[in-house]
Amino acid sequence: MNDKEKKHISKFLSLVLRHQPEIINLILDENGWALVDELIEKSKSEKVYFDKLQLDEIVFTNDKQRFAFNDDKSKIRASQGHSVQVDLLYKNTEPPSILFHGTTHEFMESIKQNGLLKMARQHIHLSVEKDTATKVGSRKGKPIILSVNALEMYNKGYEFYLSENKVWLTNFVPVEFINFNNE
Ligand code: HQG
Repeated sequence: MNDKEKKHISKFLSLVLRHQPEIINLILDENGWALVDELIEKSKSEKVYFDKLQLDEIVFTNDKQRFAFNDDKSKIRASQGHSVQVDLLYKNTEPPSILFHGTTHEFMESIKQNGLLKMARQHIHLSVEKDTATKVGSRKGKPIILSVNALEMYNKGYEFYLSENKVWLTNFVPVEFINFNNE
């Protein structure tokens, strides 16, 4: 597989493991796991072909470590980013004092009014590194980086989770915890 093929399959895996398993009739269990054999077999219906060895390579070389296997590698899931209702059993975890969120101008008026909302996904995505937030924001236009007083929120009872691939997640960020100075 060359990089282009790997990226194509990785995007397809994000689609079926996070958002639309039904397009290949894939079953995700309540914790987001799909059976590897079933995934390989059912992906063929969308003309996406890979075997176990290739899946291994895609998972382990993925730039953001988006996917993870269970212990015996019979199951696979996305480590975060879902819009389908699954419970990855994240634990409430104390975050660093500041976390960043990358967004774009288009959303600013609404964010200033309503805070950060999870929109179509199950969580809001935050990062320790400003650079990561810049990349996330750039996907949608000229990036705007917001900083969030995460530890203060946590100390006031808001929950934070750290995904296996080190993305910080939360459910809602009220306006009072967002620093708009970076705008
Ligand atoms: C915005 C990628 C209006 C929010 C990335 C964001 C990330 C609001 C968009 C991951 C809002 C949702 C997630 C409000 C938030 N009004 N817009 N009140 N509150 N928004 O794609 O964070 O490569 O669901 O700012 O790297 O952009 O796929 O979230 O712009 O980690 O692995 O609503 O997706 O990871 O967009 O990206 P998204 P995101 P992968």
